[in-house]
Amino acid sequence: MERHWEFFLAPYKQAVEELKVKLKGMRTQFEMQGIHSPIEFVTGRVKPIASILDKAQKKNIPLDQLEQQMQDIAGLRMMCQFVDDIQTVVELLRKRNDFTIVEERDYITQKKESGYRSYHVVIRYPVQMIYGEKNILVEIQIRTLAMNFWATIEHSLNYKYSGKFPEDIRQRLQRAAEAAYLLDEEMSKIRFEIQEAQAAFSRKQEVKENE
Ligand code: 0O2
Repeated sequence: MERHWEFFLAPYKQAVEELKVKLKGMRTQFEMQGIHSPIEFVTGRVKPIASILDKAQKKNIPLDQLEQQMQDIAGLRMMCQFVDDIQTVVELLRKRNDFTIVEERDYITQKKESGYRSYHVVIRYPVQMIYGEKNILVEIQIRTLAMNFWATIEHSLNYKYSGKFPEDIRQRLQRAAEAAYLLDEEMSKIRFEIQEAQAAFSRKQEVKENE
């Protein structure tokens, strides 16, 4: 990797690693108390250089403005079991004092034309570098497992077709997005039963481990 990119991306890498630990820590705290965690799992990545250059070109972002204008060079994803968990997670993020929220985008009540659903929170995160503090933008995407399944599949197809889907595939993806939405709705309706079963299962595991 070119030295210039290595230096530019260093605080982003640092931020992703730190935030993965912090956000996963939230899940651990729920587990410790034996209550349903609104967070199922957390992933994070730094955008590959080729994707940064691609997006900069598409959105007309000058390369010396990346820091200010590209919000998802550092990206975290928080997956939830239920749609209602998403708001719980957003509220937990709003209460934190290790970063500030600069923007929220609700693609759940207002899904994208593609069928994409997720809740995006953009934060300003201070990274401690050896030459001082650096504030960078980080995008946190919060979504259900069903929303994540759809987005992952659509993203790989998008790559294959460079965003220009044949009509039948576009329609199928729209239908799949609706099916994912229905799945979330159905799961929400039996949420209580699911959680009871999960709690009983983890109690059983605990007993086994202590035997
Ligand atoms: P990658 O590979 O995930 O990093 P824009 O690019 O204009 O749509 P903007 O203003 O940068 O969006 O921010 P926005 O809308 O919050 O979304 C950016 C990211 O959200 C995308 O990053 C995706 O991760 C995700 N996303 C948004 N729309 C879609 C969609 O229709 N399908 C899927 N699968 N993901 C979506 P990148 O840079 O596109 O890609």
